[in-house]
Amino acid sequence: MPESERNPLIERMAGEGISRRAFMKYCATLASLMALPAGAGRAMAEALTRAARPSVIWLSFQECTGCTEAITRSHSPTLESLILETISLDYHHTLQAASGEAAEHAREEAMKQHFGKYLVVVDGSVPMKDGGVYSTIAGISNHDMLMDTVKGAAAVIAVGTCATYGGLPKARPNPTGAVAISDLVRDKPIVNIPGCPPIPVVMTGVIAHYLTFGRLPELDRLLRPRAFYGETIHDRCYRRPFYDQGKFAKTFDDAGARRGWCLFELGCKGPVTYNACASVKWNDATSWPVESGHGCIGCSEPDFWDAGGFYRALSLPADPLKGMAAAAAAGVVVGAVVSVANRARKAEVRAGHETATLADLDK
Ligand code: FSX
Repeated sequence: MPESERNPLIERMAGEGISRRAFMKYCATLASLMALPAGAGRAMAEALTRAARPSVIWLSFQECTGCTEAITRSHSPTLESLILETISLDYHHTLQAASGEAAEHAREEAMKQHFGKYLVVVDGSVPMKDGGVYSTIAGISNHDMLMDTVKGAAAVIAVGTCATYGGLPKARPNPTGAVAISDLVRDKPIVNIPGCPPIPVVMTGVIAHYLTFGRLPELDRLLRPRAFYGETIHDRCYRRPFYDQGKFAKTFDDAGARRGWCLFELGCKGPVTYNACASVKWNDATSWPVESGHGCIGCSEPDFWDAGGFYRALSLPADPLKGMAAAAAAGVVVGAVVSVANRARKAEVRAGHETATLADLDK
């Protein structure tokens, strides 16, 4: 078959024993998760199996490689990891075979050949202190490589909490002066996909949306795709009925915990964390942290390392509800107050005034 007609995705699917039916189902699920109109799943399937493969340059700065691990899940290739087959991944530190000058040459060539059309995916934060000496690649500071690479980009996808908000490298005392990608890139369409790491299907969903429609999905004020970050973990949590009944586990191994009671008092940040873990889950929808018995740590919220206090129960917002909070010793009254507070915050978000964050509410 001529090279121009080869489709790596179809070939890889055949090699992995993934049927066309399973692929179509995956695309339909993806479209439905993103609240796209009927027919979008088929359009996605057609776009992903097209011969043309858009160029993607993936830059990794101050991070732990968890984001790439999450999307590839190399021990068990999945349809999500196969989305990487639909793009021409011309530069990716962890996945590319080339190294040294050849790797940098590949990045420069991709930029030259696809100027104005390529996507830039970035994970990791950018150190700004002391001239950016704390992280360099091929002798180039992260800042200079980012700004040089995004010049010809059609859009930028920041994946992981490090790239979207600064993440762990930015945690106090932020020794490298770490900043987020959106602090530096101001003149390109940019989408934030926070999470430490982000949910794989959210990353691939955004890429698939771009490949299908030629644009980024609808975003909120923090530049997150609304479809995946429109609701809190708490909104969709299967333990929510216990929260509403005021049934809270007091320790991780007490009788309540064993019955699946709410983990709010053990520090769960679900009520102030916007992400899709509760509905999408992890590892092929096997489970997710709260289902495994651990509260949400709010890893997709700005400044969660500093603001969260992983095992400290959320306090209530400083507003008229505060008085009620003081009076509410525990149980259903606390639950009701937080619910009301969150509804008020959500109303503000809907009105376009503000997006609630962990830092906002955990005061
Ligand atoms: Fe950060 Fe990602 Fe957490 Fe790690 O690339 S969001 S530390 S999972 O790896 O950037």
